[in-house]
Parts: sequence; structure tokens; C-alpha cells
Amino acid sequence: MKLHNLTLTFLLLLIGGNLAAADLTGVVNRKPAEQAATKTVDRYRERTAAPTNDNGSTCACNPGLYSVVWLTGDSLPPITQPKTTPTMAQKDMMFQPAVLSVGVGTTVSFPNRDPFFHNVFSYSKPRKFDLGRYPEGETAEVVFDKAGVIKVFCEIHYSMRAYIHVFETPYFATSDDKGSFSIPNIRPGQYVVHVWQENLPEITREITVTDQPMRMEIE
Ligand SMILES: [Cu+2]
Repeated sequence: MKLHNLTLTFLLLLIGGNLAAADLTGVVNRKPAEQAATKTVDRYRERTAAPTNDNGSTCACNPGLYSVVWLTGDSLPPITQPKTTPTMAQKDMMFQPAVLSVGVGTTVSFPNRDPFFHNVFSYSKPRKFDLGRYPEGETAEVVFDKAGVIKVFCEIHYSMRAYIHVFETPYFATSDDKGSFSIPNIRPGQYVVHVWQENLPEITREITVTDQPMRMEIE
């Protein structure tokens, strides 16, 4: 077993060249921005129970709880496409997840998992689209081929909103609803960390990544 591991390590070194890489983990401790009161004019709300997500907590509906963290730098490795298509479902009258991050060129699927119609559209510059209205069990896909932030809505339910961040850097992460995030396998070097949160000013911070794991707290 030991020998096998050594052989494997040697092979990986041979193939990968400089394999030194470190993980950046951390937490964003910012309060969500105050939201202007939304006039709910949808006709379906009374039919549904209080919104809960898969782990039973409420407020997956609030994009303001999630941060997006990404790194820019001089020599970034290429973006790798995810093995499975990322999804942004319409469920319990919310987009889930409410904030999604992908690399440029990624296809995102928008399945409707509610027993009534939804619509998905965006007016955002990097990717304008309108998927029309479709019922439970149907999905539609969009390719995001330009970097930027895309705000997503449903024209039937005005309270539904979400964000898709499209990146040219391979180093990005969406936090959980407590602000925790993790960006694995970063090559050593100089980077700028960027932090986005809905309706709050972007934070930037310079960091030097070595081969040691790093942890950041962002206020
Ligand atoms: Cu809807």
C-alpha cells in the first residue's frame, strides 16, 4: 500500500508539475442590506405553505444572505466546466439557490419544481433572456458566455429574484447563508480577493497565497 501511494505521488508530480496549491476558506460577516418592501402581487402565494428549503430553514428566498467571493490575479489557470449542469430551480416560490456562481461558458438549468407555472427572465447586460412560462417538471437552459452579474426574475411572482455570477477566473465560491465559503486548490501567487453581497459595496483585499491553507474573516 505504501509503495502504491509513493508511486501514485510520483506519477502525480510527473504529470502535474508544480502541484503546490492551497485552499482559501473564510467567512463573510456582513449584515444583508435592507430590502425595500416588495409589493407582492402574485396570485399564487396563498396556495403555498411558508417557504422552507431542503434542510428545513426558511429564507433561502433572500439572496442578501449569500456572498460571492472570487480571486483575480495575473496568471490564472483556465476555467474548468462543472461535470454536472448547475441548476437554479423554482421551488416554493423561490429561486433555489438564490445566488449561483459559474465560470464563463457554463450552461445553467432552470427546472420548475412547483405545481404551478413560473417564468424566468433577465434584463442584465451580460445575458438577457426570457424563458417564457413553463409548468412543473419542465426545465429550460441558458448558456452564460459573458462574465458579469445577472439578476434573475419571474414575471409571474414579483417577489422572486436571484443572481448568477459568471466568472473568467476559476477561483470563485458562493457562501452559505452564514457567510462561510471555500475556494480550493489555489496556485501560490498574488491575488485580489473580491466580495460581493446584494446591494452592498464590493470589498477587495490583496492576498498572497502560499502552499499553506488560508482563512479569512471579512467584515
Ligand atoms: Cu414564478
